[in-house]
Amino acid sequence: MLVILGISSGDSQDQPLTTILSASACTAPYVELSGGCFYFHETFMNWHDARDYCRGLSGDNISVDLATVADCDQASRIYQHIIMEYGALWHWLGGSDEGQEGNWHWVTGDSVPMGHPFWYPGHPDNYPENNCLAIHRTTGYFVAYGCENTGPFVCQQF
Ligand SMILES: [Ca+2]
Repeated sequence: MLVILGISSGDSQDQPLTTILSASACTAPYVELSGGCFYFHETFMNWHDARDYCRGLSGDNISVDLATVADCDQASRIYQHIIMEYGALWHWLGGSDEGQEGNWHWVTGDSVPMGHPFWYPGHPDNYPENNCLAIHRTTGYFVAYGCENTGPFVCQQF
């Protein structure tokens, strides 16, 4: 089902013509969760290799990167999907503080929200080598892990 929220037909300098939300807009292997299209990739890679892999899935009109999380509901849906499909395995998401210690950003450039209810208590921790963001295996909270660790990961279409 497609839901077209707004259509305008003004001059060429207008905002994008359509904003489309869809419950089934994601084509396999992407799954729709809270309006985003996510691809759960179960081959273990370190964070940078995982990011390269996701970006390699980009096409002419689709940009793919490691996944970001829009809000609590989406974080919860992503975690529930992992538990249901793959069991309690942590997964890389597209957040890091490699650019500046303690300054967490998504791959999109947006800031990662800090504290409760997103992060595991005590995370991100004070270990400067833990620069990459994963979703915790048994709680679904964000955790900061060393980027060289290998694990499954989540890509997203943008
Ligand atoms: Ca860090």
